[in-house]
This record gives sequence, structure tokens and C-alpha cells, in this order.
Amino acid sequence: MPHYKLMYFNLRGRAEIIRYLFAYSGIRYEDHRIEQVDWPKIKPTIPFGKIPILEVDGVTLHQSLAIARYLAKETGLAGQTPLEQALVDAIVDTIDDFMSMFPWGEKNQDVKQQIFNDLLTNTAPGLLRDLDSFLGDNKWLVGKSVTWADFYWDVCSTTLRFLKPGLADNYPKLLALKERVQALPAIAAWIQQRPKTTL
Ligand code: GSH
Repeated sequence: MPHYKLMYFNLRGRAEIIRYLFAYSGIRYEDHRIEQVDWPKIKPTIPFGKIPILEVDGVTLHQSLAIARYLAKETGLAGQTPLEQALVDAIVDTIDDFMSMFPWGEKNQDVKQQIFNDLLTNTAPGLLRDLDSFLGDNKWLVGKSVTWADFYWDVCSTTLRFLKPGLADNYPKLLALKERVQALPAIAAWIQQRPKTTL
């Protein structure tokens, strides 16, 4: 088993999907959380200057979704066939397109609040409607077993529901999917033990 070292801030953020994959598959890893104040010193030492990164036996991977996809393939959570894998990737990218619209680093709080409100009020409903109809009456988003697309929905919607409590309340099937993910014993244990952060 390779030695895995994950580096990110002390947030769920873009690292949490990776932590879910480690938790679910029971793979040991170093969950290295850095302080914001130390970041300017660390940034120039990191290829591409962004986190999360995952060191795999000394090889540095960047891009959260590339890392997550690699782990999902290693652990059987990427989808059972190439077609399922493409569907999983498409759902993850669809959710990520939305998450990436938020100006997370905006310094002007008024501007930030205005854009966040607009996205949560006017853009989120279309995404939720589409995800709900994609899920239909199925247990999992793609195929007959859980994939990292289900994890990604849970991770991202937890943050979205922190930002706008009640978001997705009109979509009980999407909320039930969230509960199914969080009830997976290894995920439930991780949620219980993880550092409590707002984002
Ligand atoms: N698409 C990249 C991913 O998913 O990994 C985005 C990485 C990214 O923007 N990371 C942020 C970061 O490194 C934290 S969420 N911010 C510090 C900086 O840009 O200096």
C-alpha cells in the first residue's frame, strides 16, 4: 500500500471528497492540515501552487477531482463499466461547475455575499431539479452501488446547506440520498470524528 499524504487547509472544502474516499475504503493516510497563516510560505513549494495535493509515495498529485478519481478507481468507487464511469464523471463535473462559480476568495464581503445569494437563490434550483430528475427513483446516482458521485453530492450539499439552510428541502429524494451516504458505517464514523469546521 502506498504512503499517502494529503495536504489542505483545516476545512472540508475541496479535500473532503478525498477524505470520504479514504474513509470509505479504510485506507490509512496522513491528513495534513495547514494554517492559513503558513500558506504564503508553503505555496511556492507546491507544483501549481494550489491545494489540495496528495503525495503518493513521493509523487505529488494536484487537482482535487483528479485525486478523487484516482482513488475511486483504486477502490472500485468510480463506476462499474466505462459508461458508468463517464456518467459518474459527468455528475461530478456538473456539481463542480456550480461549486466553482462561488467566489470563495473574494475579499469584498458585500460583493461576495451578493454573488453567493444570487447563486444559492437563482442558480441552485436548476441544478437541484436536474439532479433530482437524473436520480429518479434510483438508490444511487449511477448504477446499482454507491460511487464517488454520491459522495460528491453529499460533500457539496453539506456546504451548500450550511450556506443556505433548507436548500434542497423540496427534493426529498436528494436528501434521502445524502442520508444514505452519511449512514454508510465508515462515512458515519468519519463524520463523527472529523474536525468540526464550517466549510
Ligand atoms: N480546481 C482545483 C482543485 O479542485 O483542486 C482548485 C484548487 C484551489 O483553488 N485551491 C484553493 C487554493 O489553493 C483552496 S480551495 N487557494 C490558495 C491559493 O490559490 O493560493
